[in-house]
Amino acid sequence: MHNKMDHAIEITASLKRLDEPTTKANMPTVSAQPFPFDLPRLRTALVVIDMQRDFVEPGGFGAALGNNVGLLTPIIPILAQLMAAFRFHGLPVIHTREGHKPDLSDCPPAKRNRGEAGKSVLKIGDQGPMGRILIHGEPGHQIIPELAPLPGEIVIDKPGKGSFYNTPLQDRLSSLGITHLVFTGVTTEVCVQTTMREANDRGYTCLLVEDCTESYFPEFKKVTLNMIRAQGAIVGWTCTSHDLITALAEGS
Ligand code: TIU
Repeated sequence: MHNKMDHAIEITASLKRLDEPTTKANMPTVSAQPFPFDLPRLRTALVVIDMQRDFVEPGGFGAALGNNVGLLTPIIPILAQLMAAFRFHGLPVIHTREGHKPDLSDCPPAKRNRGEAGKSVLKIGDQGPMGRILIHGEPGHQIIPELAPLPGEIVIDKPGKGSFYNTPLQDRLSSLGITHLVFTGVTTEVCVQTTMREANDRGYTCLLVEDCTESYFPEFKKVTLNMIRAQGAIVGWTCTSHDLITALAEGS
């Protein structure tokens, strides 16, 4: 997916972007909560978290934990539209995947041995209908075809719930000159929220797209959105995909 030449091209392209000053014309304002969000288009990337078969399709990790994976699927076409808008405007789309090496050397027992007694059928590394659960290279580990990365887009493989822990994400964002992150994906209160908190502590300004993230627990999604934007955007802002796409079009 990524080699040294791609990385060199990416850095050259980002240096060109960094040459351009941020002006009112390339800083659209998104209608957001708890208050409007200024989006510097030359410094912003879309992060699509863990839209993998293992979370979205029956027989994967999400289902093995006892969840109804059908709850996540309504965001797929909306997220596809948002990704198309970012690509249309030439803004980076970054994908993440949760998963582990086949020998499980990056999966601590504290993670593998989780699951509700009586509900959890398969554990990480066990053989399921989409291959070994949450293991690199297995069918279940792949991003769903509807949201597949385009050639050259960054794909971050992460062993944890957060996207920064033990990954090259921060280096990749630095080389692109990114300061603002727009978050989408699953699940809202687990990998998305963990990543947003990691990003917030690292100094990124964060926006979560309400209709492009979902949880197996609707009430957890609702309270996560509230927690993030409480106290004057303590972790970040939230907005709808419609308001974000509108702002991107106005600022171009
Ligand atoms: N279980 C659950 O809600 N989520 C995860 O384990 N991973 C992600 O959120 N990607």
